[in-house]
Amino acid sequence: MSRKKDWPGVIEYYREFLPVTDKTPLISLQEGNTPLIPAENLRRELKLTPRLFLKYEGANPTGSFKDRGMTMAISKAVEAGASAVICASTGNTSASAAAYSCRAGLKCFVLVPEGNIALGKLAQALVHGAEVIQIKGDFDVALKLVLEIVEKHPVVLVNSLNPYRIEGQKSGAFEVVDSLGHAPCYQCMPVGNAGNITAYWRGYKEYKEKGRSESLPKMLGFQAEGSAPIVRGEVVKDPQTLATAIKIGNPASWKTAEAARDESGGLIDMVSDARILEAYHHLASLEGVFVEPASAASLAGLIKLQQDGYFKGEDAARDVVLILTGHGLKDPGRAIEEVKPPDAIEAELGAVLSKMKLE
Ligand code: AN7
Repeated sequence: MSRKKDWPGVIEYYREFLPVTDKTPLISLQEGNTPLIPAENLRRELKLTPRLFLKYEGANPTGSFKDRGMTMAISKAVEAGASAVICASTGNTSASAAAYSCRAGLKCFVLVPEGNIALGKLAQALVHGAEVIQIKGDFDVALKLVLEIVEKHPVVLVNSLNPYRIEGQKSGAFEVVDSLGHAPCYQCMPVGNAGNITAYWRGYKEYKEKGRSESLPKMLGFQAEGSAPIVRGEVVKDPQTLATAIKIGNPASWKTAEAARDESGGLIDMVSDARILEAYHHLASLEGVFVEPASAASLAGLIKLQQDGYFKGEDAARDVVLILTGHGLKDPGRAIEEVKPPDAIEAELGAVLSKMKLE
């Protein structure tokens, strides 16, 4: 059994796999070591054949998987003598960058698409003291602007185009193998800017090369239907989805996502917003796991593939790991819209018992 109490964070724990030296200052919030939760209720209720595990990345310090990459990117920025960092973000990257930057004493600039960032994420970036710049444009425009800025100014890019982000994020794959004792047969995950699928695939390959696992999973990535450039094979000009985290029309790591798909024998498919919401409710009500909508794309995709008869033969009963990338509290607006909060009643025993249908 791992003992959370002693967990040092992903850089220290996986040091031999990461580009750090004794001189690298470690900026960590003890990220990683997230739970791998068996999901028997989902399996039974939805008649899913594979054995299901939920990698709950919402349990990271800022509530998303971004912390794995951010501990690396910020540590290396400090090592290089940086004084400021910048990212474009649909929300989670900015929340994570803001938290790690304030810990490191770095100035943090974030460009976010106005009206398309979940409230929890915006609150995090602001509370951690980042300079939040809302632009009247989408994520793809924000990233383009950021890339122009870092070319001419002494500000370090901490989007996943920063190679240290991918290095840190591959620790998610290491943990899945360490928890299961082997690589899963399949891994389902949402795909937005495509850094995470790139990172997981690299992680699984490196672990196998180093003899820590004997096999590789098939990588199954899912985009939202209205925001599915990789599936459609072309940039999406005006991406649409309620899963704002993956509302991205021109992913930065497009090519490496395709490589992960093809080398692993997996696929990248798309799921509708309706299916995403359905999966969001299943995770919350059947397993007690609250995720943000983008993360529910993992389960929505699995359900779709199961219905399409994708899982065949012996593989149909093997392990599937769903990467649940962000916490449900990130997007309280969506949650409240989904479940109508109750009206207040009189503060009186009879009224409460009546409400409970216990009179
Ligand atoms: C919850 O924060 O792009 O395919 O700027 O927040 O690696 O981009 C977030 C992406 C999935 C997609 N799930 O991961 C950002 C940002 C959640 C996310 C993704 C994101 P990538």
